[in-house]
Amino acid sequence: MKTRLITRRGAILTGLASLGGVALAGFHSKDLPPTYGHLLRMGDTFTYAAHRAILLPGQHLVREYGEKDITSFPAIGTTNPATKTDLPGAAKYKALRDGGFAGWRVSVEGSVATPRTFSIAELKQLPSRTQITRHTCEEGWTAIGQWTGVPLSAVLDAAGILPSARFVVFHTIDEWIDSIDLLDAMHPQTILAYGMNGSDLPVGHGAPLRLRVERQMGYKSLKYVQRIVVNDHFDDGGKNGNIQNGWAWYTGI
Ligand SMILES: Nc1nc2c(c(=O)[nH]1)N[C@H]1C(S)=C(S)[C@@H](COP(=O)(O)O)O[C@H]1N2
Ligand SMILES: [Mo]
Repeated sequence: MKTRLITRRGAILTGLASLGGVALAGFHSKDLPPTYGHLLRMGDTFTYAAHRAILLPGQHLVREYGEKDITSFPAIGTTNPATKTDLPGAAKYKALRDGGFAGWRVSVEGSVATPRTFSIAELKQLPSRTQITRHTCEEGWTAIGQWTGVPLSAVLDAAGILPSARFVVFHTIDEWIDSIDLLDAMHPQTILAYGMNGSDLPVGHGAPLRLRVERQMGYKSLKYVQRIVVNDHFDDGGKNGNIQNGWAWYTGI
């Protein structure tokens, strides 16, 4: 039994490695997310490389739906940072929420010409995009919602993103950290949403600002975005980062 398992695993690995070899031609290892020695994460690398090398020239948009397709939408994970007493930012979040988020700011830092902050009012002065998309959670449910916000590309442009930039890292009020590459960051459907289904973004869904990364699984769409750090190099966010907490970095759909 043991031998068979090893043999099968060996076969799978050989298969992955050779598939990977095809897709990875032309990629440098520094362009790829780390596998952290996880055998299963070789799959991430393959999916990532395949999407980027083979599918990207199309830069496809995900399907957008009509208003009649909007479904009920569960709130998952953190649904109110104000009541998470273990959170250092809980009291501050509550005060900002009680003030209608007028005093709230998101920062844009790192490889930008002008590091700066934006209020929701300032974000609303930038171009806006509204999209009705399907959210896919790793727990096995999907939901369709309408999101209104500013394309992340417009925010990065407003701060003057530098040519050396390659990744964008997001830090949230509930202390999640995750990143996306520039292709997803500049994608037209990647937005910082301040509205949902025609109203202000509710607290349960990430108020006042959440990310929508429509071409990846739902957990990449971070809620309660607080800091946006543009990086020249991959940064896993350390112990608070999603990768070290067991989430795959790239989950294209
Ligand atoms: N900051 C933060 N972002 C988050 C989460 C979270 O708990 N905290 N949960 C993730 C997961 S697993 C999913 S499916 C979606 C859920 O978004 P929703 O609550 O609007 O349905 O947010 C993602 N982003
Ligand atoms: Mo999720």
